[in-house]
Amino acid sequence: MTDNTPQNSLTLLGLGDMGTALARTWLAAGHRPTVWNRTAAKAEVLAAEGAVTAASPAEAVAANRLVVVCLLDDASVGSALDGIDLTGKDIVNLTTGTPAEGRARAAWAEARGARFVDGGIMATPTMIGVPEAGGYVFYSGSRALFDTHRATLEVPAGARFVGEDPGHAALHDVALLSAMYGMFAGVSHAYALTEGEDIAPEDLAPLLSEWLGAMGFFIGNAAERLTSRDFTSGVVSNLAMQVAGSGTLLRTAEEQGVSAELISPYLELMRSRLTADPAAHGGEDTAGAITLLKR
Ligand code: FVH
Repeated sequence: MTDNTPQNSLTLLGLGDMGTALARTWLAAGHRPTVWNRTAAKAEVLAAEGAVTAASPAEAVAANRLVVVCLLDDASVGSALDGIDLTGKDIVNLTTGTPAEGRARAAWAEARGARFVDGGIMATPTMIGVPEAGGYVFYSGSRALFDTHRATLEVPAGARFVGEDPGHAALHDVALLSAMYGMFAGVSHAYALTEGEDIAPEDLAPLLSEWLGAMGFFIGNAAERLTSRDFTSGVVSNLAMQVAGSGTLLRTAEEQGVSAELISPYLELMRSRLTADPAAHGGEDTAGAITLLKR
């Protein structure tokens, strides 16, 4: 049964892969979203499933107080909402962007009389509406907006509010994605090293998963060291040893005919930390190298 009380009604701009997945979970939960998409055919598919279609972004925005935006990038958000009356609207922007774009978009919306929350989706479209998949969305910006619409926002995926700075949802999103790409880089290098040898990727896969899981302790350990600025107490694998060992990694890449481009930046960062002051940093945990990154 549809529930289109003002509390549960919403507009959704953008019906790409992610927007369509969002719309379907709201429909399945009994909402009747008003949807708009630049390419109208995608909206018509959802109309057949129960959504209300709008002929323009202005018509869609006018239909409801809560307006969820899930477009390609910040520029497409600007072009879709350009010139539309946003007075009294609650805008939740799930379009991926930078922290600065989130802050600028919040100021832009507030100057037009709207409340604004930015979001960073930590899920693929197939994880939307599947709570056991573990996907969720970071939100930041207007706490009042978030509290008003929390129940609706939690329909597609879990909601994690990370503060009133509208740039912080994007910052959390990008921090986690950046860590993910670091892991992808290391795993890619490992597969390249073993390719062509009598080591099947399927045999290496569980070993990689197990090892990366065991090494996950670095995350919490580095957090504690960054907070305390103590990079030397209780170190079990010191920087001098790790830099010496990194030569083995580079020579092995050479022997296997594999480019070291994915791992050498991190090895070089450790080396820079050590060579700046071997006596001071040789006994440190590698977390000390993080301090070199901030420009
Ligand atoms: N899909 C994913 O795995 C990731 C998961 C994490 C979050 N991202 C972000 O979500 C935003 C939308 O992603 P998407 O997967 O829906 O992307 P597309 O399928 O490529 O759909 C893009 C939609 O944006 C519309 N669009 C593009 N340019 C404009 C424009 N200038 N004016 C108005 N609309 C525009 C596009 O319309 P159309 O091509 O169908 O006409 C789609 O509705 C995104 O920020 C991800 O980074 C997804």
